[in-house]
Amino acid sequence: MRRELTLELVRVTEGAALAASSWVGRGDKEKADQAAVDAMRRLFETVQLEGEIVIGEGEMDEAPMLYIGEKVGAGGDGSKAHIAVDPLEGTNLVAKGLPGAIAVLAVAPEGGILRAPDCYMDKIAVGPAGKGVVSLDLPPEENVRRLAQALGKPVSHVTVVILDRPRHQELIRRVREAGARIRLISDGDVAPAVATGFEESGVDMVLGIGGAPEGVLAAAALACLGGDFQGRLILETEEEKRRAEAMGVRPWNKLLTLDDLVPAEDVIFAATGITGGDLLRGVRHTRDGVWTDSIVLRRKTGTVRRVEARHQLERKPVVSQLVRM
Ligand code: VTB
Repeated sequence: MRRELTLELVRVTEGAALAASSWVGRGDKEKADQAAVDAMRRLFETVQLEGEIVIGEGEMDEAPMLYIGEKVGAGGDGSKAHIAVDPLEGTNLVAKGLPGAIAVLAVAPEGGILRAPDCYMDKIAVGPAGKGVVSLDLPPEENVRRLAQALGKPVSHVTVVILDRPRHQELIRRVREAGARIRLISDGDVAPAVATGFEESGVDMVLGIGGAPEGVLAAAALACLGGDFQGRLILETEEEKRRAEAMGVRPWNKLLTLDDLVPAEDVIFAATGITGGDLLRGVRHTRDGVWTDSIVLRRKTGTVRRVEARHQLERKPVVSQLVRM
């Protein structure tokens, strides 16, 4: 993939974040999501690639835009790409004005991103120190102990992020008993998973059950950052299990490694903060303009870019149309 794509793609997550930011704290998660989806869809028209959405807003019949199978991009250089998007990861966070909402996408050559079904996934995410050290197949106590050792710090300094849900009661109890700290979050497990790839973020590991499509996005980021991510689909009915196997997860309950989730050696990942969090600052409106904070990662070279941008919306006709002032 062309390396210039990194800069083109960060404009797409910036646009989605700017559009969603108009809805921060307004108590309307649907409108916030719609604004981010519209903006992302529109901005993809400015990117020179022939893309197909493989992880998006849902199946064609349930999502009008950025649905699975939708073709996006301005075409141009003939490079066909598969794309995973979450224009607004953390819709509740935006509606309530809480930290940690991001706009996020990953792009890889065709076949480079697993088409994960829209179901739950049991997940483990760690930064580079934890690669080859932790496993979804190990008990959480053991993962915490091993990670502490790899990071060269006591277990009591290890911070694990877990979604605050009744289904995690037992997991929370066991991680606490092991001596680690837990940061409970109400929503949005992608940003903390990506944050494990930055040791100074203070997030060491993410554990627990969240969305499978979002798991693939987190895996794409950790592939670029040299960290690790493993997942296992959680499916109930025989029909769901058959579908997952038809999509390429065979057997449906196998441990999905980072390379199963993101087989591509060339992956570009971009994310922009909507509300400020451990990973990224949120969108800020100042007298000088509107500020965004983004990261763009590339697996092939391992380059990590932080992009702080100041936008003069009155001079940006495409974006300003999408942003509710
Ligand atoms: C959400 C969301 C997460 O998983 O909680 C969801 O906040 C699934 O959990 O970021 P619930 O159905 O219990 O809300 C994510 O979307 C992504 O993994």
